Amino acid sequence: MRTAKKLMLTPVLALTAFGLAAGPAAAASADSGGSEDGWTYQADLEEINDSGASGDIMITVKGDQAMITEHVEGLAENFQDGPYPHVQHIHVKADGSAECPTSSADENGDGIVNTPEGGAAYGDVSTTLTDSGDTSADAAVDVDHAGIKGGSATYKRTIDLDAKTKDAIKDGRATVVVHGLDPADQSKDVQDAKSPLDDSLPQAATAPALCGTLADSQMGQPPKGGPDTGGGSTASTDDTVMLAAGGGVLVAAGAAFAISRRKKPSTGAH
Ligand SMILES: [Cu+2]
Repeated sequence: MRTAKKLMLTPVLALTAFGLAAGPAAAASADSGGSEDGWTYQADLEEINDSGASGDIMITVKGDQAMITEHVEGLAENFQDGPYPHVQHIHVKADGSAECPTSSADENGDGIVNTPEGGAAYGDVSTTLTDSGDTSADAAVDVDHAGIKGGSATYKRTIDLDAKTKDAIKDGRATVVVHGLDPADQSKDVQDAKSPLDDSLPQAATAPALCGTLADSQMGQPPKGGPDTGGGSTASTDDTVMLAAGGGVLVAAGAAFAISRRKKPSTGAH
């Protein structure tokens, strides 16, 4: 066993000594290891515009699906005699890291950061976390299907995730924003203003109330093995992980070794 391993490692290490593709190979190995089992991302949702609200969200991405569990509290409770419809989105930035805006983003000086003003920090709406139906950006101000209704709620939904949103989540360019302030808490100017997103809605209805940047919750932990992996492939994966821990250069060697282990039974070792 040990001899076979050494034989496999030697030529690969020889190649890496010439500086051939050790970096890309390491990146590819780490990425595919996680995406097969699903990656979990989470965000603490913190108040914007002195909303007084708080919350958290967990998103597990598996293939093209996202399992979402979110809890919020302290948001505006009522609006026009009904539970307040809080629209919420995954915003994505084209480049740079996801951020939540500070009060300095209030460009027009009306006392609140409205949704477009926050855009420099969190980017544009990419996915709408509705209660049912359409989850695209087209549903961004669909208050009838707002994901959160009332001041405190738990939101659970599994949705199809488009490639743009998925890539942004993995790259750290995605932010969850929950909208809707209590008009009673706002200045007269803000109370009277129309939403810059939809002039049939008041400004307060679409201004951000909670914001959190999505981050990989497994950061620094080894990837979890799937429950149904066969004995052979589990052993290979473990070897790869152990070698990877030894140093980036060895990841390529580990991958090559894993391939050789998988091939062994079919080549017939007798
Ligand atoms: Cu939004």
